[in-house]
Amino acid sequence: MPDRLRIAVQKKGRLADESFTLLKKCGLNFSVRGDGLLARVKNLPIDLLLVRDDDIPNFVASDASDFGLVGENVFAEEIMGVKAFDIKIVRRLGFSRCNLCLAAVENSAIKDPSDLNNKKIATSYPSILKTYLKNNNINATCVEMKGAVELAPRINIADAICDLVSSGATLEANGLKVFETILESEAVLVGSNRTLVANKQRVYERLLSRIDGVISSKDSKYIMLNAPEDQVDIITKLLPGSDAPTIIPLSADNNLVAMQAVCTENVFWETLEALKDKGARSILVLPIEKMMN
Ligand code: PRT
Ligand code: ZN
Repeated sequence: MPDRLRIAVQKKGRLADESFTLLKKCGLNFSVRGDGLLARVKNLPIDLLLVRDDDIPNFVASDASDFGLVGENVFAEEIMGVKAFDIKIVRRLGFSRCNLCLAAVENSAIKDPSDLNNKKIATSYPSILKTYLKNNNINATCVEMKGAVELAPRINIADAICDLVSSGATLEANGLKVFETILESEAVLVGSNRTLVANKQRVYERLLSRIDGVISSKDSKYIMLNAPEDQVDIITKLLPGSDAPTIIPLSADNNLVAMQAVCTENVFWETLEALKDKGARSILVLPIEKMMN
């Protein structure tokens, strides 16, 4: 269907659930069932291509898909490995965060990237690793592994590893310690430089504006409070990431005003305590479900 926008999404795995959640928050109505490769969005001309994450950059580059949701680590590996690959990051999505790190056995002689000269490093990310080594003038050998990279030092396949880390529990369980972060990764929306036909472009623009709305409302909160009129300026400065709040005089008491504001950063208990300290009362913090600027 050439007029339906195609988005490649990981079918199963660490990216899948949050990718589906993001698209559902954007109002896309679809269900993912069984072994199907395609999920049809019922209320918009969009098809989801359900695939393995490693295939997503290639599908976008080769026009099998218009866009894709993928880890920046996989995107970077493809971009650094293939020349003239027509694919770019359109948006950072803020989920599936992890770091691509260099690690070695705790108490080993390798404590710093410069200690890697003439050593072997096991990784599933050979292109990113080789680029890093070249840029840092390190002369090491890259040992490519498809998985279980953390076992490489123990079985003497390599002296160090270059692997993804999120909580760090896997490295710790294998007696390994991070000494350098090569790449900070999160899920990204990727697309190409190809021109879309007009109706696909319209659907894409609607989707992108909804994605922006979901991203900006994620950490945003609506805050409501009452405050003494002479404290308004001080209280405004305390509201995290908010522009000018709405101020409404309270007729019941001339010295009090009601203040309402959208805070685009997290509102912590410490913020509420500081607001209370400056005379704010009846403070309410509400989640924002949708936002469009
Ligand atoms: O089947 P398919 O090919 O689609 O999936 P996959 O098995 O190749 O990938 P998957 O689902 O494991 O990961 C998809 C994406 O999630 C990755 O490309 C990253 O962008 C992101 N991500 C986020 C992670 C992690 N966190 C992560 N922790 N990918 C892998 N890991 C590994 C890590 O390497 C370690 O071995 O999980 C293990 C546990 O991590 P710790 O540090 O929490 O112990
Ligand atoms: Zn994969």
